[in-house]
Amino acid sequence: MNFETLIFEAKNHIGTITINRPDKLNALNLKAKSELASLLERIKSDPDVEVVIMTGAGEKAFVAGTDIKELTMLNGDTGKDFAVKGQSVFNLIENLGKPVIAAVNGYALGGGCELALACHLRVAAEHAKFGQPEVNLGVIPGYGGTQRLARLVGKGRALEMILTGDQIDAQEAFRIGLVNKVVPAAELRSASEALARKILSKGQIAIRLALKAVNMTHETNLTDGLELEASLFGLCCGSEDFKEGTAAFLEKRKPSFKNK
Ligand code: CO8
Repeated sequence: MNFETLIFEAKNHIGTITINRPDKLNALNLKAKSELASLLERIKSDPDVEVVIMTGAGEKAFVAGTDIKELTMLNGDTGKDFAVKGQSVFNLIENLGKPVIAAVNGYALGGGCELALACHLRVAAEHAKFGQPEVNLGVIPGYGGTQRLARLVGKGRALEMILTGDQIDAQEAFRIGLVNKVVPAAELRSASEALARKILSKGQIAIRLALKAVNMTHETNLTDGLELEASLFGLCCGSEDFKEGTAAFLEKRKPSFKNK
């Protein structure tokens, strides 16, 4: 699969997606969103890719937002559809069924911050900057930012970012729980891959069912969520990985998961 706006590499069960428009700070244009959707559909059914890393080309930006040039073409009749289509791409990430780690290598603004939010885990380079500057353009976040940011960092902090449009640095993003880890820029790739490898070393059935259960946290009430958790726990108990994981612990050895 050849892309105009993305680079995709897969190695040792880790797929790396790089948004590749560095001259525009990797701003997401329509082409990038459509290519991303096709690639994610392919990854979803590719058994060779178990964990995905999402990053941006160059050292300056992860993604500096949706492409503002394309935004200018929107009006009161077309804006909603534009947002819905963008949201559907980001939903593909959240519901990929495989962990997606954002390796945030610089500006993550507007749609770029929302892209990182749609990923399951976020590792940031020290120079990364996060922000939802949409109000500066007279709009609100439209790719899930009003929902996912508030769910991740709480309503008060999300509103502060969304209402002021201010950027925060990586340490502040870590402090408020927006990112999982901050590392020197030179170590971003290796730290993200180390996290991916750690996840890969576990039984992938349990990883996928854990993702599914935690993804439902904000979709359901506690009673239904616990019911779902119990059902998925039961599924895990029927797997060979469960037998192997528990046996390995009792035999004081490392488990060798077959993902079955
Ligand atoms: N869209 C299009 N082009 C961009 C974008 C962008 N979001 N960001 C940067 N670029 C382009 C610049 O225009 C410039 O292009 P050129 O060289 O052709 O002039 C190039 O990238 C380099 O950028 P700068 O020269 O501006 O670089 P600086 O280092 O001076 O500044 C900044 C870096 C601070 C990141 C600056 O580029 C900036 O402020 N960018 C815009 C950030 C922003 O506002 N992002 C949010 C956009 S809105 C959004 O993402 C969500 C909209 C709502 C969702 C839609 C649902 C309807």
